[in-house]
Amino acid sequence: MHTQVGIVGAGPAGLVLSHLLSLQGIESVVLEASRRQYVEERVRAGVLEQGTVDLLVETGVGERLKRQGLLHHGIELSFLGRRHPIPLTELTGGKSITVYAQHELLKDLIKTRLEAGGRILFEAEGVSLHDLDSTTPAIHFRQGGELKRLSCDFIAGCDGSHGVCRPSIPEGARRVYERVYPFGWLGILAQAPPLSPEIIYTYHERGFALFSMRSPEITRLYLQCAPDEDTANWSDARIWEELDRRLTTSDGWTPAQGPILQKGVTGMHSVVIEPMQYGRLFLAGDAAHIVPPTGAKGLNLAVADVRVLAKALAGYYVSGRRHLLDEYSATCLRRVWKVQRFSWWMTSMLHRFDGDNAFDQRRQLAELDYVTSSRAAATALAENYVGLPME
Ligand code: RFL
Ligand code: PHB
Repeated sequence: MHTQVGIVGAGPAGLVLSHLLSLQGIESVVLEASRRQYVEERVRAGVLEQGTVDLLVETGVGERLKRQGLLHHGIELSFLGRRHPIPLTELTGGKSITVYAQHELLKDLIKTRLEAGGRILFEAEGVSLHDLDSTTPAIHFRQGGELKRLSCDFIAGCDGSHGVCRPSIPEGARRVYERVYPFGWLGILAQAPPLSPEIIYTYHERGFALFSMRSPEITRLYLQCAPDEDTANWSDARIWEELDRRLTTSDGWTPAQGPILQKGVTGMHSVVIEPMQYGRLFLAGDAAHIVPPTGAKGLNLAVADVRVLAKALAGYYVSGRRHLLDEYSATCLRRVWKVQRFSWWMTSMLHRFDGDNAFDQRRQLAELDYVTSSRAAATALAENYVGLPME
């Protein structure tokens, strides 16, 4: 088997890349370790930047997103029992964000690719990369017990933070920048109407809490917890009690409760791999970097990477120019580090850190007070949250 671009991973990065390449007449094969159903049901991100939505709509995969996505013109920051609006649209000259579940977007992308004759091979096991520094790299894998070889012009490593592509770059040819946070998020989906129209980020002495939503019937909520928290220790009653304590504001607002449909714990860390390319391998999305979810940036950053990569590959195939490919990592990393900074800042401002003293807590509250009372500070948050412009 041969293809122009071999893509490892059918997450947002791999599928958006395959879609963008096909629009340029560039052929790709996507190799995905999991079953299609797993990919289409795994609950993860929810917030799409304006630029992500625009790209999906302009390229013909935004029809359901436009219909079912929830358009938001602001978010709220809550502390000391009061909620404070950050009017995103007003502060950014008209930009907004859309809440639409990542797995719903993946369903749309998979359907679009398959209908266009695209090849996505699910349950591709034992993927390994070969001859990355030659002009004929290859991917070996097993499918249905059979060993297969896909030779490619280029390989896109879109297989997330636990994939095989990142470690395929020889250790001496990559540098890893990392920060681990001493906490995680316990996330739930609840069958309950979201009683606030906006996403609410809450700083509380018992720890951070986040109120979000998926539809007029489904609320998505998160609690700061230990990084290795066992969900078995969290009965539904305990989760609601803790959410109530952290989210209830002095005007009496509290989230509606309902049956909990799903529970999961995510550790929080920041990672960047430099450079994001080696020979004919290009890393994109979580394979190249991880951000803590407090800025709602991971999926959006994955999409930003593959926009750059699709353009660079089109430059190569259409006009035979290599320079955009050569500059891929440097171009992406400028955005990556700004997004890392923003995600770290949101995380540091909103979470309780073990070992923090009363000074640190007063400083966090002063920061929240500043961000919610200074138009300049609120604008800085807003322009990052809706998404920095693409270069
Ligand atoms: P993904 O989504 O992890 O996809 C990688 C795919 O590769 C497959 N794979 C392999 N395939 C073949 N061979 C192998 N050896 C393979 N190893 C792995 C995997 O099965 C998978 O299908 O990476 P990608 O495409 O880079 O996308 C990144 C995003 O998924 C991630 O950054 C976001 O979910 C992060 N995130 C958020 N991002 C946002 O932009 N907005 C948000 O609101 C937001 N909220 C979140 C989040 C992530 C969260 N968790 C659970 C980590 C909220 C949470 C709780
Ligand atoms: C979500 O709705 O899942 C969500 C919202 C905001 C975040 C992270 C996740 O920062």
